[in-house]
Amino acid sequence: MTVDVAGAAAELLAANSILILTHRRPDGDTTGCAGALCRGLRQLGKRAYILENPDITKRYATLITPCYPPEDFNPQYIVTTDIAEYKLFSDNAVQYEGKIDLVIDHHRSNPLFGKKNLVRTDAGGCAEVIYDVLMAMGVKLTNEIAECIYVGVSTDTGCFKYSNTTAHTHAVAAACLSAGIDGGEINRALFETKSRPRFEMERIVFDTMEFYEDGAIALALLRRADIDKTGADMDDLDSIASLTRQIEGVQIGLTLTENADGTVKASARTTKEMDASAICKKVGGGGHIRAAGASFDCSLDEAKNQLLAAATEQYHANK
Ligand SMILES: [Mn+2]
Repeated sequence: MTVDVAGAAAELLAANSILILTHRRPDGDTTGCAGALCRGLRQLGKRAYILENPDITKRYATLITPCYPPEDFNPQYIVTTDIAEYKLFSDNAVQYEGKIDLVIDHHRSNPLFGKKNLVRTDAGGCAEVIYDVLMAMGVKLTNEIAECIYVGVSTDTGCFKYSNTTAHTHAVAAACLSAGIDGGEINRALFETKSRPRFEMERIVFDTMEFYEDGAIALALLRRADIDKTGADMDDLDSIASLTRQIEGVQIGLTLTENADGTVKASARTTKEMDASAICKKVGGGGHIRAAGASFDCSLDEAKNQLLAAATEQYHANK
């Protein structure tokens, strides 16, 4: 069943002992959402915790790790934030499949797997939806909550650059700045400063980039051996997929990353002419219209062939 912001707020106001789930390979949005929601619910006097995320990296750790539950916590109400589907549940979250009380998300491909679902596909970051829910519940936007929301919104919109950035995105960011956070400092840390391993990763993207269809399709291959040489961690790989789309003329940017477990992660980023989620759907994935993904259980080269075929087909259907 679908609910609106008021409906989600009413659900949460009636709930207690709430557990919040974040997605696999957590980004700024899922952790910002969970961090803000958990702190907001506590402000209202509720027991709320965030399930441990085994993939959490140091960049986003402070948003969620202070909210991890004690061992004896027995959740009565389960909420997911920014999770598009069960496949994105961490191993320790699989036990909650089929038991999600409320889904709060912004992915088009979300199959509405909760008992109640608030999925707003017009939101640049899911954190924008969380903000609206918190306000509807009468939560005061503290500095700490505002920082969580701002990180979610700014990371999912590429620092307010992507086409998913709306007037509402800026309004939410403005409210966060009014709450006293240092937006400039957060943005510098998240978007300007790059680690040396990150720089080496970018070098690999540019070195391996191949062009097809007269430069309309770009494809970068991140081999595990190369990634390991750079010493890059997950933070260093964050939004690396958007680099392919920076080249003039590229309408479809594809990045294939060989994971440590042998699976392959595919990312598609498109300009306004092309639909990234349609491309990824052809190979069993999904996502947003300009940013989507899929995963493969085959070799990197086989994954490359399949993804490239899907992208080429989509390109010819739309050009
Ligand atoms: Mn998101």
